[in-house]
Amino acid sequence: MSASTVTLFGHWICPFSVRVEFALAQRGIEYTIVDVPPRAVRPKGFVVPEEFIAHSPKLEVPMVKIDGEYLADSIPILEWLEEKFADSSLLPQGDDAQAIVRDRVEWLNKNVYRPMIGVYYGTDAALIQESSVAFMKAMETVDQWLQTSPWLAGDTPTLTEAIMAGVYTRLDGLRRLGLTGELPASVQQHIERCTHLVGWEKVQWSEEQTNDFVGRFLKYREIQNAAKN
Ligand SMILES: N[C@@H](CCC(=O)N[C@@H](CS)C(=O)NCC(=O)O)C(=O)O
Repeated sequence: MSASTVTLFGHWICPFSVRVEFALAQRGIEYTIVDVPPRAVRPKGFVVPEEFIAHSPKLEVPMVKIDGEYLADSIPILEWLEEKFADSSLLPQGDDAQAIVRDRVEWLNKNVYRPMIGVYYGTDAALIQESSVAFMKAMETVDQWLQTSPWLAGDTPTLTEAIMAGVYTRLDGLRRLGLTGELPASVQQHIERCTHLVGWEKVQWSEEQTNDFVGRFLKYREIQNAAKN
């Protein structure tokens, strides 16, 4: 348990916030959440905290405050948590093993998140399908990693699982928004394994949240497509 005070400025629908909340919960770091909905889902009249405006340079969630210091941007935040809290790391021992985790974090950030976002922000069927194919292609690499270990980068959960938590929470929603193709069995088993982690409990979506996510993006599509015609 930490003596530090940790505050996460984030929102459940943001996959980057999910990464950070998963890491905090998985590591047993106590934290409080200040809910800051991203602009696209911000209720009318929502007052954005001054603190957030002052310290999140791009006005993006997630932002974390630790004992009066602030940092925004999920991957640097995950690293900062590693620096600040020596116990319960999500990095393995040894420089080489840590380098693999960091490489895979970056790889997932690029090769899984880009097509994932392409699926839910997609407004035309061909582009959604293209994103879907790219997403499943990335899963082939993930499948290879999982052939040699139960977790994405070794024998224990690491920062790579935090990155994928942001994907796994919305997988049912992605299906409903046009993600096609079958996940490799190893990935399905990895998802199942992740759902037993303590961090998962804090970030998993209810059916209502999935419906909210899907509904918002269907509406977004409708508006964008109406504007095109
Ligand atoms: N690179 C950032 C991306 C964060 C990001 O894109 N956050 C979105 C929400 S998911 C956001 O806050 N956008 C500003 C807004 O929509 O108000 C990270 O990894 O933390």
